[in-house]
Amino acid sequence: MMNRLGNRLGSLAVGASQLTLARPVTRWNPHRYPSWRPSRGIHTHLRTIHTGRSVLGEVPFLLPDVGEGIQTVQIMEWLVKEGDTVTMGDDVCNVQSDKSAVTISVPYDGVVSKLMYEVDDTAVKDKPLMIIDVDGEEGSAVTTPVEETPPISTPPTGTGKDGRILKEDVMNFTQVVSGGKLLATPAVRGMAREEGVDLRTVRGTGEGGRILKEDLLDYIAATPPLYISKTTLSPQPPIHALPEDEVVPIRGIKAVMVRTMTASGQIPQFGYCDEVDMGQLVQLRSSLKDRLLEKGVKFSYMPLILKALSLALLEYPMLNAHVDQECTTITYKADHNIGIAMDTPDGLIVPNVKRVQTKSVFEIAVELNRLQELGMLGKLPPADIVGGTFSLSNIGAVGGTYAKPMILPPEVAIGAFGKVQVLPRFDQSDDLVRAHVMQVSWSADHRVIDGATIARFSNLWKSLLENPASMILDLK
Ligand code: CO6
Repeated sequence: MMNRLGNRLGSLAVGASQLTLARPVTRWNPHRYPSWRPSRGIHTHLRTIHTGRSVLGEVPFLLPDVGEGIQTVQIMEWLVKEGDTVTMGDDVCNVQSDKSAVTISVPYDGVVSKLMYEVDDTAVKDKPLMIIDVDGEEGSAVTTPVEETPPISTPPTGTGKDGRILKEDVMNFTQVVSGGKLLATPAVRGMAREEGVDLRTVRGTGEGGRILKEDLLDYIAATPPLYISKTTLSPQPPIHALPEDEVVPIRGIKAVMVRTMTASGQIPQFGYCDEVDMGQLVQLRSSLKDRLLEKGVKFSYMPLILKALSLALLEYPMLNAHVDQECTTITYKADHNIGIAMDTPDGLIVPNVKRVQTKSVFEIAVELNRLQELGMLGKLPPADIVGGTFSLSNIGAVGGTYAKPMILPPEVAIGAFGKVQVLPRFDQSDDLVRAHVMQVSWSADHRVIDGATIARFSNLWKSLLENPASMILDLK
């Protein structure tokens, strides 16, 4: 794990001593995240239009809304070529926006007659991405992309407490694909893609031959010799000396990092470092860890670190703020949406735990588990990635002590902490003790934050971590 993290971080590092964070980067396929998702207007909805006459023939497939107000994306990779036959739901290209990497799927069955862009071109929302010669029968209905305001479509039934939608509900949620073709949920399609299974070879036992998650799992279990999971393949690049110089375009995640960190570099930032005695917190965590594990929740230092951060931010709202590009206004953010630098198979991304100020330590742990799990599956939706108000990087999960993190604009501060190490220290009686020490490095926007503010804030956060019992008074 550490090697893999190291490799990935190595490939993302901008400078040996600098920490950099790419702004939200994830892989998002709209079909994986059905349109019931409540709060964001990010999904293009497909509406079936009955024209009452033949609408066969060449139909432009317009670049759908990839969300977050994004108007243009860069074409990273075509997954089809002209002349290919496509089925509704097939992935046709990977695009990259400033906020995320997105896989686009087609809403029609047909033959690709023209690709409107080359790789690296900038594609424009609502303009033709490709032309598809649409299959169908005279008088049949054609699904035409029409933008609508979500959420309109039927949500999955929540089986959790008070009807809450659980992960399983989403996995079982069935979106019927019209046209009597292959029927499967976006989740099942996504899983099949992940696992390299051609769904046409799977027998569906659901209504109308719909392929259920169980069908796919049974298929995978029944065909071990033929089935090789992509994740088990995950080849490591061979280590070899280059025979000659190689010029490689900077694309995708790295291109996003170029833009984000170039913007960050425009911000005058100062650093402030300290070390925290984590002795009591190490004990507290170890006394709670197993009990939470019994409930299926992994409990690391992070939930306590986040809670302490949020409590400190309550006293220093100036640090939980956004500034506009010209730095003429500052917006004190009501919610503490704490971003966590996270290593995922898609690269380094920074999902955030929303409204930490309202959450118990247990709830934060559950949420972190969820984000980590989705991150590892490459399934973090933009909703989990946007809206951060303060960021943290647990560089200590990989190694090291001090760092120099760079702010993710429009945020005004970021913290990175190193590994918890057992080191000799003097206690208050001047006795040499074995201490659990963790270093922290803050960076703040010096246009709006001064050193004393960060120092006081850091002192408060540190005191909460050094005396975790003191947090109890403020816990909700
Ligand atoms: N010290 C000591 N032990 C640690 C630490 C530190 N800092 N961090 C994690 N751990 C321990 C943790 O307590 C777990 O212990 P056990 O339960 O006893 O096994 C174990 O390591 C694994 O923890 P895990 O990493 O799974 O969970 P955690 O909640 O601590 O971290 C995470 C979650 C999302 C931060 C982590 O999974 C991850 O992705 N870490 C990589 C972070 C990363 O890539 N940061 C970017 C650094 S580079 O900042 C950077 C700006 C850019 C370039």
